[in-house]
Amino acid sequence: MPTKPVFLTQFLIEEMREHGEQMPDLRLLIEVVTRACKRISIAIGKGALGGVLGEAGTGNIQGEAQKKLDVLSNDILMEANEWGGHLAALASEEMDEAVMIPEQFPKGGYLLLFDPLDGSSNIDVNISVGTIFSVLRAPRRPTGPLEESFLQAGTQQVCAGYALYGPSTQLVLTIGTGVHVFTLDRELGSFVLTQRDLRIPADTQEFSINASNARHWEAPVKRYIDECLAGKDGPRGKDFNMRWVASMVSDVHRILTRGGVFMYPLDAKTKAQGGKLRLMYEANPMSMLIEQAGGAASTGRERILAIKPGKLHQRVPVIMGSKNEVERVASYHAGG
Ligand code: P6P
Repeated sequence: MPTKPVFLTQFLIEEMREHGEQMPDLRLLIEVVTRACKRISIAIGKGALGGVLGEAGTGNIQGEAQKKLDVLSNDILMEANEWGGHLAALASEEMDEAVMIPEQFPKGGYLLLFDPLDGSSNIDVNISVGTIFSVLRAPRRPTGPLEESFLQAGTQQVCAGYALYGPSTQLVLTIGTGVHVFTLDRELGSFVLTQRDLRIPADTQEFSINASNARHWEAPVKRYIDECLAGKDGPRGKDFNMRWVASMVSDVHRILTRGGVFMYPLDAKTKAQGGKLRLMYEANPMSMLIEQAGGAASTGRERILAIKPGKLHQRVPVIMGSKNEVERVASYHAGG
């Protein structure tokens, strides 16, 4: 007898009830964001037939040329979230500044941050991309610049997740009670629970880094990678595999699913800007998911979730995944 499917709404109601706190506005926020992700999945799935590939002819604050789908995904998420009354404000990788919910709509108690289409350089070559999102509580009465309301450490997140637009579209989500995976049933148009409580193995034999940057790496990172490359005859005593999709959502999803370590470390090329990946809407949500699944997430020198942000689009070095591997890299940074 096939088991009865558990859809996202039922999961959220039961998970919040089990953990003693119904948060209807948070549930509404998650449902609205995931509905937007379904729309993004449909647009991506059309590919060249949808007229949405290629450059938008515009740039963003990151200094990156925007793809048409970057802009479309951002617009979809903005429109979906403005009327519900669950948010006070939103911030996006694709927008220079955070924005308040428009005057004509009610305000809620949450802040939403997102990278609407992570890894979008892969879009035109038909490789998986994703949407990353993070939820914070809005300060009671935001005083001063709106941006300051967002500058909370990653430990303050109440929810983090991503949608992965791959062979199937999956939603990976945490509200602080473990990491759970939903797969989009395209006929029903609903996310169905397909895995509860993902756990990352503490050890691994797979690392993920852009090896073309090797000449720029700091010594501790070079030592770690060289030891992996030395294989079973080297100090690690085992062979390692390497994967690099150049889409953080895809690489981190593989690591959440089968272990591994993802590295975009500080190096001579990224030192001036503090790293490549963004803290508020890439590193923090991914770090919450990784820690909730029993892994670790560090800059190499400190726990990512403990960082007190100084700027909305701040960048950080990222080393995350299997706990023992992340701790090994951190020990090399500490001179171990
Ligand atoms: P590189 C995509 O642009 C991204 O922000 C992450 O998704 C990805 O892990 C990384 O940058 C890829 O960087 O230098 O390999 O292109």
